[in-house]
Amino acid sequence: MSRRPPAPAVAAVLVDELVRSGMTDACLAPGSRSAPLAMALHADDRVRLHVRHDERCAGFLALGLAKASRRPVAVVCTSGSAVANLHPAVVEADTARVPLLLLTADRPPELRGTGANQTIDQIKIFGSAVRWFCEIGVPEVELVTYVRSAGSRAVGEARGVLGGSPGPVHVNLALREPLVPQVGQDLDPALGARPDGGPWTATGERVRPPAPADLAWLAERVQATERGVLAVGDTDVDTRPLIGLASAAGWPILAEPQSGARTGPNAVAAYEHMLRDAPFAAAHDPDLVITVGRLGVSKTLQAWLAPDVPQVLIDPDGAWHDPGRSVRRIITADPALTAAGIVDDLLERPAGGWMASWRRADDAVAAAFDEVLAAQEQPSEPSTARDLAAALPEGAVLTVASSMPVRDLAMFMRPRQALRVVGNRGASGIDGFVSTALGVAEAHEGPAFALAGDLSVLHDQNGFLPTPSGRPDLVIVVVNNDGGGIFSFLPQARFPRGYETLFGTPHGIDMAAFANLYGLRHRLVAAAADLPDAVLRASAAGGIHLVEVRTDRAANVALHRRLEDAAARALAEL
Ligand SMILES: Cc1ncc(C[n+]2csc(CCOP(=O)(O)OP(=O)(O)O)c2C)c(N)n1
Ligand SMILES: [Mg+2]
Repeated sequence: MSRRPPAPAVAAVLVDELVRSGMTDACLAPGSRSAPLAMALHADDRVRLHVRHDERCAGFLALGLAKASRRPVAVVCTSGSAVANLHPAVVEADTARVPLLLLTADRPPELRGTGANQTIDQIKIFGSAVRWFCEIGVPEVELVTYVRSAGSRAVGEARGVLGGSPGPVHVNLALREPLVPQVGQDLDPALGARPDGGPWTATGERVRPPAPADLAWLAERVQATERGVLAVGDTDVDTRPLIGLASAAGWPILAEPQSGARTGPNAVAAYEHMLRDAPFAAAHDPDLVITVGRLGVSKTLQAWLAPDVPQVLIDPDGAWHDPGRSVRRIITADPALTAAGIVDDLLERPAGGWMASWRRADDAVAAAFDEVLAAQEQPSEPSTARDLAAALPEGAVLTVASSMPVRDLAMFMRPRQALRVVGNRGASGIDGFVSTALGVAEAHEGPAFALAGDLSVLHDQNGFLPTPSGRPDLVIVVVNNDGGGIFSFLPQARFPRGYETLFGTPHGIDMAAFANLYGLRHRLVAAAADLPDAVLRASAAGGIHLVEVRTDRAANVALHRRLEDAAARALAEL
């Protein structure tokens, strides 16, 4: 009997099952052991395949795709250290609850622990960061039902519809040679599949309605609380009902830029500076704070939410996001359904002074910022964040990097409509940024932009490497302060000895030459007023653009201090 290699046949079945279960995109880094998966993905017209040279980039590309599309995305790599290179993206996907399907090729059991080439221990290599680990074993065609069941389960576990939260799932495949089909062998991806075209096991939708008792309790508290606040951090929930609730209750919304809640008249943008101002903070002591999503960008906000401030956290998975140990009640439910469930019964509150006082202060601080920033012709880090967020067209997406870009956006982005802001705030790494932004750009329907520091861009420069599977259009605004600007705000900045070597870490890279190397278009913006036009023109032209803004780290600290002083003066004059 001529032996038909089972690895290619089973790989085709697994890919078919993942597609039936809702996977549309897969990212791949080349390798030999993973050849059955690579060839199966490539042969399947229903899969959009994105190939990257570097596994770390492939992982973050998948992360960006999954974030923007809200669908599980597969990542495929070969055995050995290739697998370990997925770990940074897995960590982010875990902490930010992003569905990733990690399909790692491995050596079969007889080659493990023998010194066989490119063989490491891949069993549970991602530890507690994955929602589910499956050692699928050596493929056998007779086991297609098992493979289909595991495939549909992997998608269900990654989507968080089986009782857990969304996140990464690891399926390790022990692939035994031969890894490619016999010449002329027909693979049947539909082998053993459900005849209706559906998945082996359908896993339903992720609906987490609030318990009636929680709803009644919250409705009563919100109704009774004039001095309430809605704080929204990193989350992917539908924030419209939350905004509706804040509006009906007459509460300010303190929303991180990527929360989806920095919109409408109740959104307060300058809360960082308002809460840093001791008289303002003391006068605006809240009686109740509802928190949704993880708050991580503003230390000031976190410090303000002390244990003596009554706080309720609403989270679909009951995640214990409470670093300050201050939350008094966790409501495990979809925040959108919870808000929608109480808003209709809320009796309109007569317009009091609470919301008006926050609004007045926010407007005054914004005007003070504008005045300070208008005095400087060159672009600064604050003006770049403010102006970029304001200039982007409706329907655009903005991927923002950690470090100062997300903080400047948090401090200076005015509330606005129809801009989706995305950032890797799960683990707040500066790694994988280019790939994440490209993944977001690929999946987002609408123009794509990014805002990043120079080190975030350089850290993931392999993300720019062209491959035959192509690159999406993206305009990246790079704030180039020649190193890590955030450290200038931290206590180590008071120790000049070794500071540049240890923290500032200047590199002197010429961004135009860098762009040229990777086939990107480059433009240096020398006047703040030119930024909106430069960015919109670049977007209209298509391709990948680096729009560079050069700043100076020391001058940036001084400017931030002037802005803080201006905010304090504006608040004192109210
Ligand atoms: C993977 C990873 N390594 C290191 C850090 C620590 N870190 C935080 S900010 C930063 C510097 C970032 O520099 P850049 O992207 O240029 O932004 P800037 O601080 O200049 O605004 C570093 C190294 C991190 N967050 N993630
Ligand atoms: Mg920098």
